[in-house]
Amino acid sequence: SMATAAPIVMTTKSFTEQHILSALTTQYLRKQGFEIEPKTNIATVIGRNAMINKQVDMTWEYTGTSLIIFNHITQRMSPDETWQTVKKLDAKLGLVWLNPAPMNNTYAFAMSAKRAEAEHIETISQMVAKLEHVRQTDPDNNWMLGLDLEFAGRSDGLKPLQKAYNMPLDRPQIRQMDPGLLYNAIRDGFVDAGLVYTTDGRVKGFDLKVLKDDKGFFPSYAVTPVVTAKALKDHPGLDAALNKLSPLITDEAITEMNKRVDIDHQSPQQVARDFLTSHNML
Ligand code: PBE
Repeated sequence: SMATAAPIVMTTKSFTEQHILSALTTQYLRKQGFEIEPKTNIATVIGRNAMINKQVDMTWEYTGTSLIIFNHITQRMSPDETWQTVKKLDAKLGLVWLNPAPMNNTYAFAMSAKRAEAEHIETISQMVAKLEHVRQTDPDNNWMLGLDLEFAGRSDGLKPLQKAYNMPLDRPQIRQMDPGLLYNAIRDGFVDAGLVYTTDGRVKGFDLKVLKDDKGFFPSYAVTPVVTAKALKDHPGLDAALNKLSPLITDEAITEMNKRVDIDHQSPQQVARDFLTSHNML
């Protein structure tokens, strides 16, 4: 009889896109005959350590996240070079980067479109100039920036961004919250501007204006299945299955799926099922 390998343990992070990727992977791999055990709501660094310690077999990580946070490379490079670089460096830890999805879920700052237009703000530099101006001329109305829970501590996050944009910012001007709450907070004016993920369906759905990263601060963030070399050996065909899934995750496809969950209130499981069915994969 055939020896059965332990189930594939997969972590994903705590925002809608990652819940959808978890559902897509779980449903598709089960259909392909793999046993998979998804674990959701795992913070970036916790998930990374679990991969390195081989407590976890696979995850969906963003290329720029590994480049800057895990591998400390801040040099600017093309999306393909970014993937090639993390693939090469992470291989030394027994982590295999499969084919990246043709998408870029980058961080951005956003404002309500109406307000951005009224205040003539189109770029992060213009936002920084504005908040500096307010800070100096009307300190009681200091701008409030909304951030998610990871950005302030990340090496592709707040501190280096402040340096790149010459943005002095005192602690009381920041409000940190669950990433899923930021879109409402920006739309409803609880914050003046906030951090968004560009493939989130609420950027368009809530009529938010994404400010241009005019200094080219952010790298490219293509989501990619990352699997331990051991799991690939234990589960023949796993790489081929994941490489069939990742090319379907375009900016357009994932933004639409994100929208269905966050605006139309469908479950990630339902959205994943519809997507896989439409591609004849279930
Ligand atoms: N993000 C946006 C990435 C980085 C850019 C939140 C999708 C992440 O590491 O989760």
